[in-house]
Amino acid sequence: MKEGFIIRANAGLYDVFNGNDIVSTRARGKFRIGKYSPSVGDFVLYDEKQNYLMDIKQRTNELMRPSIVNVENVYVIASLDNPRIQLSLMYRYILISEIIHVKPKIILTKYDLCNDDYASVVKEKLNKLGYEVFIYSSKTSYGLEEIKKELKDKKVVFFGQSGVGKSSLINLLIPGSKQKTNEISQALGRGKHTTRVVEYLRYNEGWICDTPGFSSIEFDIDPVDVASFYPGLDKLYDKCKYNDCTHDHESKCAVKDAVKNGLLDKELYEDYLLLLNDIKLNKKVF
Ligand SMILES: Nc1nc2c(ncn2[C@@H]2O[C@H](COP(=O)(O)OP(=O)(O)O)[C@@H](O)[C@H]2O)c(=O)[nH]1
Ligand SMILES: [Mg+2]
Ligand SMILES: [Zn+2]
Repeated sequence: MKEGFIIRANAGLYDVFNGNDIVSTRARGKFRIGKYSPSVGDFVLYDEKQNYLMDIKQRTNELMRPSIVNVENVYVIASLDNPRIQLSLMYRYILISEIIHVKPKIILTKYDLCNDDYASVVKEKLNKLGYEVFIYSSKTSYGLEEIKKELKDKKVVFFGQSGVGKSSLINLLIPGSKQKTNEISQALGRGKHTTRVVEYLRYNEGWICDTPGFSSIEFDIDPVDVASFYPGLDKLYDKCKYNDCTHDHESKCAVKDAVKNGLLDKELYEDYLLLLNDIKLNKKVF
């Protein structure tokens, strides 16, 4: 038996990287191990003669749609302009990452389209919440070297709205990969989703997995998870009187106190309440 992880899943075939080669494996019938059916990111055992999947190892985390498991590093990508970063959306992507217990890092693209002051205001805001921020432009290559160094030996997943430059970045990092990029519809200020296949691509000693953006996806998130993992609120959560506090109607709430005392960004809190409300009403949140 050989071991590896699934880098791509397509029509019942699973490409497994075993440390040296990529092997196309198959699942026999409706292959399942307990509740798992094979997914990108799974660590698996396969038999070397027929390349059948034999076992799936315990997962550390799972994203459902798109389906990726054992996520190790998340980079949330947003553009400084065209489309201009929406912090409320950024917080939602950070939240999804925190819920699966991965502290994300942030890449701000299209630096060539914005002024320095704006870029540093956004960076400061996100740094203050505890997230590392990289600023870059695919047009001028500003910041590219730093990103190359950062990503060269990790297994990473990109999150982010379409049109922010994820595919363009992958094309710069992996010249042969020929990811489709899309022109942004100026009228709508947002791009179409062109990324369809979820797969890990080789980059140096590491791997990069693009995701198609979550914009049409309904998320099954528990309001208490939002209350405890939302960026900026996570550190205050323990200090609320009630251990299932949603920082909304409850009394003796550390989050509401922090907003009142100017220690927590009011806009962030308002974005949080909007999300919480959407989730309680079970609405689409991306
Ligand atoms: N000005 C500028 N445009 C960029 C930059 N990065 C990507 N773009 C453009 O943004 C559009 C969307 O890029 P794409 O890589 O397809 O975004 P994705 O949907 O996130 O994969 C394309 O027209 C790119 O040429 C950048 O750093 N600066
Ligand atoms: Mg793309
Ligand atoms: Zn609270």
